[in-house]
Amino acid sequence: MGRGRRGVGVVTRLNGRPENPMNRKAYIAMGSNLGDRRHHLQQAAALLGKVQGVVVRRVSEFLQTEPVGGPPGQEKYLNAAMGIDTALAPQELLGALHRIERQLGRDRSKEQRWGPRTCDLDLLMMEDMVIDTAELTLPHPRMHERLFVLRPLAQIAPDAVHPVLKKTVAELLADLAQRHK
Ligand code: A4P
Ligand code: MG
Repeated sequence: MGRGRRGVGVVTRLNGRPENPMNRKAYIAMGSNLGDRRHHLQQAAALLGKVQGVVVRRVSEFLQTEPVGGPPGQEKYLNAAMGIDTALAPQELLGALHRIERQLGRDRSKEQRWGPRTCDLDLLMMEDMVIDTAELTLPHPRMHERLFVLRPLAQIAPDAVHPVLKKTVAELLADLAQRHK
């Protein structure tokens, strides 16, 4: 073990290995199909970067996509993905994402399922965590079925491994693209 790794800002895992508090990697999907879509995604990334315990490392291109599901006649989406380093627990991060959605004008009480929204922020994966509670499912249960999620995610994290399906993001995208041919 290198010298200095137990210095300030380093906590110790149960197995005794030192852990940098910011060393959890997480991936987030962003989508908007209401109002100024580009501004909503830019703001979402900027606001998340201001959350204590979050560093935004990568943001994909903003890709225009056809709406999947939901009511007919919806506008097209802009979708993107972000890669972050974080010290937050997954539930804390989800809370921060919900706060940002509200700041960007999202009001779930007025929405239909998969209907138009100013900003949807989904937590896709966090390290190799697998969680299934009423508030949070990790990895996101539909991420591997969504081209609008996998295409931008593959730009920033092609080698990230889905901890349940045991495939990389690039492999999931290739499988799904094949099925959509
Ligand atoms: N929740 C549980 N797990 C998670 C997680 N990993 N990340 C809970 C985020 N939220 C999670 O979320 C509903 C509830 O899921 C929350 O209370 C949260 O605690 P929501 O954001 O209100 O609902 P949603 O986004 O409509 O549902 P979901 O499940 O995220 O839907 P999808 O599958 O993401 O579909 N078409 C295009 N082209 N682009 C899109 O971005 N998005 C959807 C939403 C449909 N069609 C789309 C797009
Ligand atoms: Mg969502």
